[in-house]
Amino acid sequence: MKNIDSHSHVRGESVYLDDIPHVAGTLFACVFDSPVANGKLVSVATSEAEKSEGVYRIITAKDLIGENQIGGIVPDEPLLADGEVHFQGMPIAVVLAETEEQARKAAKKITAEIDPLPVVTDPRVAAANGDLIVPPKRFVMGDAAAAFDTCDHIFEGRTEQNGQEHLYIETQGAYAIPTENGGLRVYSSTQGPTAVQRAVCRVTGLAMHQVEVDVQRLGGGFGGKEDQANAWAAICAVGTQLTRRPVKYALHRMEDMRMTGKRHPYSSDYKIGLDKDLKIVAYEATFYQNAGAAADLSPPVLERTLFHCTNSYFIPNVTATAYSCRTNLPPNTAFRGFGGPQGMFVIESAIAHAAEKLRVSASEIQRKNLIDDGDEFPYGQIAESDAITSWEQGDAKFDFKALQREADEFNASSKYFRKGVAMMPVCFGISFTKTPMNQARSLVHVYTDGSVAVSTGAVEMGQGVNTKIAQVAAGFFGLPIEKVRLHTTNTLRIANTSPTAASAAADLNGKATQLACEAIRARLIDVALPLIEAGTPEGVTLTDGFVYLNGERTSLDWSTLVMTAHLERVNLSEHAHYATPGINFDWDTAKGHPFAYHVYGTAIVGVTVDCLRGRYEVDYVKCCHDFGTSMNTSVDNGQIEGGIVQGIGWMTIEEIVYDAEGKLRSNALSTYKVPDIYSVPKDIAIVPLETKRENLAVFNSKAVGEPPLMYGIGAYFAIRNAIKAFRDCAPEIDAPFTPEKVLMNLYSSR
Ligand code: MTE
Ligand code: LUZ
Ligand code: MOS
Repeated sequence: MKNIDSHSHVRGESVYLDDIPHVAGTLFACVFDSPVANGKLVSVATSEAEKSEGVYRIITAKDLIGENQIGGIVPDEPLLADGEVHFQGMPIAVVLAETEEQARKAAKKITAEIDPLPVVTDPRVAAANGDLIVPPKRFVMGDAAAAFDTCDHIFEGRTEQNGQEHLYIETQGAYAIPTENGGLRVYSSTQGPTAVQRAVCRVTGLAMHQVEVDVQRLGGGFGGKEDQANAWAAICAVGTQLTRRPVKYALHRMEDMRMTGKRHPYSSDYKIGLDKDLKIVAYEATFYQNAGAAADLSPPVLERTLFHCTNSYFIPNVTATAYSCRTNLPPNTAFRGFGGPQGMFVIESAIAHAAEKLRVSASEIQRKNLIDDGDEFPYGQIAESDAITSWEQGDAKFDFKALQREADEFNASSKYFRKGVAMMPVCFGISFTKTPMNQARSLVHVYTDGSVAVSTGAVEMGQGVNTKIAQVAAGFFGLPIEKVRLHTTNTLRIANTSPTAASAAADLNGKATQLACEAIRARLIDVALPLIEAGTPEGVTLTDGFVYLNGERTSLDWSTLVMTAHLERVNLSEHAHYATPGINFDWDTAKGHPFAYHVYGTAIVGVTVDCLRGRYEVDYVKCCHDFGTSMNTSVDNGQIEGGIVQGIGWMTIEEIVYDAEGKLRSNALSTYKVPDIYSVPKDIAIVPLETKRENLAVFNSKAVGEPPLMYGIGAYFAIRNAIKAFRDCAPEIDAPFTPEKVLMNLYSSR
């Protein structure tokens, strides 16, 4: 079963925001953004720009009819700067012109008088100044302070992790069109149509029923459009409200890189205590999250760092504290893993540190401490764990010791190349950690010709969620997939949606679709009973376009059944609602059962470092991954491959550089390197974990979007091991491991 979009993708026929035909009279927007990272905004000079060719109007904060505010969790983010600027790239004014080029040309003619203030880019400095987005968050299990007294070995250290540019192929953008009676239709490249609707309503003062948001698909989101699509939609909506003309803004790549937030960089302290058998007895971690200039999604990202601070390990005594620190960078945001990878990197660093000092393999410590059934996570949920089985099944398939031996033998005979190997177990919780967000709806129509249309709250962004939902509907009705069509994600058809995020879109929207299809199917089978001379629905199924009775095909086909039902005035549509059962979390106690289930997996990562040049290649990533029962192995394997490559990129070559003035120096594809076809692992081998457990996933097909990214963390420690095989040293743990850093570690004195 191929992705239903593959045909139109390869032909270039799939529709993205920039493919929507322009309505006559469309104006094009371009933002003038702050050239200063912190300061008092004294004045904005727009008169030169106003005289520029094609300019229709220029908008600043004072023009807004609604509230100048787009902060979803904390109201700390004006749409347009008013009196102050807090990061380079902060929108100050919007030019509306007859063409895109005219808008961009005019925006360059705007100037602003700004009295600069000191710029903070370091989260620890912000924390020392008391500049936090929200009060610190803490998880406590057992008594770490007391437990350290009983430990045979204690190690303390510090790690640095950089951010990551989302680099979705399609940049951010929106297109607003006036509808009658002052309403708006907004096309947006967003993961969260409802979030866009709320932001648009806030800045325009319109009610939600006056604003329709429509999304066909995204050319990638990766978390970057969970919240940060809002600003561009709000800008277009304000433009349309003030001019009653359609307004479009599709950002250029450099505008997008400069003005939008990224994965959060973290600076962290850890303290790990082990007994003489290498059991981890106590763990303390303190996380300093670089939130940027506004809250955006930083608080829940920070929380997920805590949720994943012990990764796949059971540690009886844990104290983990996290600070969300306000700095003068663009507000950082969701990115595949949502803070989880940052938490996992720190525990993996602590284990690597302990292994180095104890002269054992990190894998020995990892293996001994994997969480087991019945063990408790620091947030109170009891594990149904496949950490050990995924390790064992991976080992049975790939033979971890043999791969290590192969590297050791290579290293013994090579002069300037070294191989390194690292294990990377992953345990990722599935559900939004904010329990109320775990709900979804689906609208299913069966038309009288037998074709089926499905709308849900899920946004297709390349991850194949529409394919999975089509499979659900086709499966329930016993139809070929061509009979089912997924329609745009639209706030008129599906209201109050959660964003497509947390890897939960297929589960939540798939389950809602399942409920809708079940209801229609039950009604259709009732219509079928007299026609096939059956007394009860027992033994009646819909298969291959026909009604079957006790496994035998009857003469009643799908189209006839549907038409008959319609003539009998039976409802052929259903709008269904699904809410994940059994989940909760209470921040007063910091305990609960936040996740429907966890996804487990174990990867082994092998690299080769060129010790003359500092360059490296990833030879392989071999993993045993917990799919549950995959609904679509080609989609799911694609998610794993993409996740792994994105994770490796974050850990190795992708380097975001802001200078001391808060200016983004890595602001284009020429200065920000991402993995290309030559730098992906030469071998990615995936074996499915064989489990028979029941879970809350749709058809037991577990969420797959985010967890594989964290296998990429193994590449960092594999490179570190290769360096240590060249030279006895203890490289600082400071990601990403760019070739420059590798070279420094190969030859510097430390
Ligand atoms: N895959 C593609 N091709 N493009 C994307 O933007 N986003 C990832 C992941 N895989 C993404 C992707 C992220 S951050 C999430 S949360 C999930 O897909 C969301 O989709 P799902 O809930 O359907 O898994
Ligand atoms: N988004 C969110 C997420 O709002 N809450 C979450 O828990 C989450 N987790 C992963 C990715 N996005
Ligand atoms: Mo993904 S970070 O939940 O959009």
